[in-house]
Amino acid sequence: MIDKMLVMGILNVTPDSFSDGGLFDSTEKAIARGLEMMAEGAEIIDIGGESTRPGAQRTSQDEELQRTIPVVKALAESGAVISIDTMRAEVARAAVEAGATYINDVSGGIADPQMHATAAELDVKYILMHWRGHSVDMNSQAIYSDIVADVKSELSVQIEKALAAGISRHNLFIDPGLGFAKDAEHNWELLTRIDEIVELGYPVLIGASRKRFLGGDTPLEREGATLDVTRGLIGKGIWGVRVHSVAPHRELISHG
Ligand code: PMM
Repeated sequence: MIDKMLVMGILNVTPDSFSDGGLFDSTEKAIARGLEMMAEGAEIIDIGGESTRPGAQRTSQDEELQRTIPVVKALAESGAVISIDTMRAEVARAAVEAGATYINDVSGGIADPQMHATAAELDVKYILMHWRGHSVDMNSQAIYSDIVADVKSELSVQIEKALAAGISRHNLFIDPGLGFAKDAEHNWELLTRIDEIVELGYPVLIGASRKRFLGGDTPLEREGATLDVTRGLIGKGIWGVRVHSVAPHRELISHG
């Protein structure tokens, strides 16, 4: 049983990110924010260059590389543990060459057929999230007979593919993908029955931070609800939480 969740700090290097409003869209600002999150106690910094908010259009691979790689390199050189939030095998490869040690693939290997083989070859940690389709139309795919059972079985299919491609069991992490092709009720049900996802036997990451299902009109208004979700996950065997506000989460997890 994992009783101390780690904190993964979110660093979206996207001008259209719903949660930071493009505040950290320049390389320098992103690096500064990454250093700040390290100082606040984030165990991992998750760097992403493509927005995945519902309805978002895709970012080109070149743009994604330009946004993320300089930030990955600078923060890795500063000693941070870096995760690259990408669905593209070539971006993952470039990020690992620049110092990333985790690949956070929100598509779980579905978006890029080369991803599992690339992660296996690079021999880095691979976070496999539940996903049904790209952001532009994912809301129409939020149809389940039993959300938890369905997510579990779809995750299992991707886990088997990842293992078959050569990803080591000890490098595999899973995530139910809150907000991805799921409505509010689905997300809450997943959180309530999270033990069933933990039962799959892989470390579980949860990304609820400031998502719409938490209510409130603006991302900042969802901060209190984000902390409530994290509080509710303590003691449930969760490996980590992916959050925007590192310091309050670090404090909550360490001292309650
Ligand atoms: N959510 C977002 C992006 N990447 N990665 C993982 N593993 N889990 C998530 O829930 C997740 C993710 C979208 O949220 P953001 O725009 O706030 O980064």
